[in-house]
Amino acid sequence: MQQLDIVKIRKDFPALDQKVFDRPLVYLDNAATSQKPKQVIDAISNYYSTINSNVHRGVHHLSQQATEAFEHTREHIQKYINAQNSHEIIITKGATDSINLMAYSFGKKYLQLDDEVIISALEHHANIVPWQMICKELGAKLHVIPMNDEGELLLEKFEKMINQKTKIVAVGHVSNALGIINPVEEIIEIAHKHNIPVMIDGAQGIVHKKVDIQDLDCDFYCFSSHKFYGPMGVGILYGKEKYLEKMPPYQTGGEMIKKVTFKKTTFNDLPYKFETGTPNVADVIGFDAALNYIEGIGIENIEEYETELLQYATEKLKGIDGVKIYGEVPHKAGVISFNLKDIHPYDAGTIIDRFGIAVRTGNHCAQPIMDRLDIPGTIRASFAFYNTKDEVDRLAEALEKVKEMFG
Ligand code: 7TS
Repeated sequence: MQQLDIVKIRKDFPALDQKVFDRPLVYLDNAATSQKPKQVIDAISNYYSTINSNVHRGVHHLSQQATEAFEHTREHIQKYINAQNSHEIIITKGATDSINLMAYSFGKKYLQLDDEVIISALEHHANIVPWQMICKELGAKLHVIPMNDEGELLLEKFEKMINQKTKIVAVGHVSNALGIINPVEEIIEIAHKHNIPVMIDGAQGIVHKKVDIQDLDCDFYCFSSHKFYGPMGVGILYGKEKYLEKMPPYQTGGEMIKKVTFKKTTFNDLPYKFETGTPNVADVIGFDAALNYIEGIGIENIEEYETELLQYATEKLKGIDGVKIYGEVPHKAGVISFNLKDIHPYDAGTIIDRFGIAVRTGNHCAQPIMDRLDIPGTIRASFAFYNTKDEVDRLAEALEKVKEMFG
């Protein structure tokens, strides 16, 4: 593994180089969104300064160039995750959009009255509510793999939940609220033994770990560009062709059609069947630059560095009297979720902010986890490869100050 030159890396991220309340910013809210390297910002700016035009429809030079760059990104994503075909890569607005596409399109094709969908106790609302809605609409049932007090999913219970009526399993790769890496390999193996497809919500997974779709053998995998050092407003849904081919369009209009008359419409081929209207071309191209950047550093190097940083932060925070960490299990990535004595996380977060430190407080769009742990929320520090041990020390100092202020 290669040692990362963090000083050099940080220079690529302009937003990190600023003061907040007169102190150098410590950005520890990477699970909400990561900062962007200047290579990504430049790619967006270059697009608008040079080849801005609509894609897939112009014969003119600019449109062809924009289309080429747009489609190049799709192929780049395909290679990055080692998918078999580029038409299995659907470009969406974000992970939430990808999961809505899944719930509605997969749901309309494969779910009927009394069928069952399985999610887990550790999901973000984005992987709960769309399934809840489609189940309600179709009279299907939503079941939840339970977790133990540490936040580990109970796989023996999972296998017993599966039956003839189970049509899909949709689980998160890494919990955004606790940082726990779910045993997705085992979940996929168990589901496939029963011929049930699996969707992985990889919004917090792909950012910390190498994802090889063919190794993982999941049937669907989704994520957002903006958590992966790319621009906002772009997401990915990977799906196996055998399912995507059979799934109906999610939204309709231009781009996704082959032939339209007032009587009837036939739909375009994959992946365009799922991509309606003008896409977010500039940001898709920006995401290509993000992938280049990540490949330049190496996701394996990122994983190793972040694991070490997370261990350092965990030890540091555990050394502070009154800190309670949630979800402290061996397999974790990127996130420490904790509370400080009985101080409300929101109050603590407001003070931590005054020290120039950005952490997230609250339920992290995962209310069922907070209910299960019987807490109002947590303080969440989430890490990226540009964070440092010094920044962890700054957080620890701020926590001591919060304690002092609350007596
Ligand atoms: N799935 C997971 C696991 C997530 O963490 C998030 C966003 C989403 C889906 C939705 O992604 P989006 O890009 O469509 O919004 N998580 C968070 C978070 O932890 N704090 O802010 C957003």
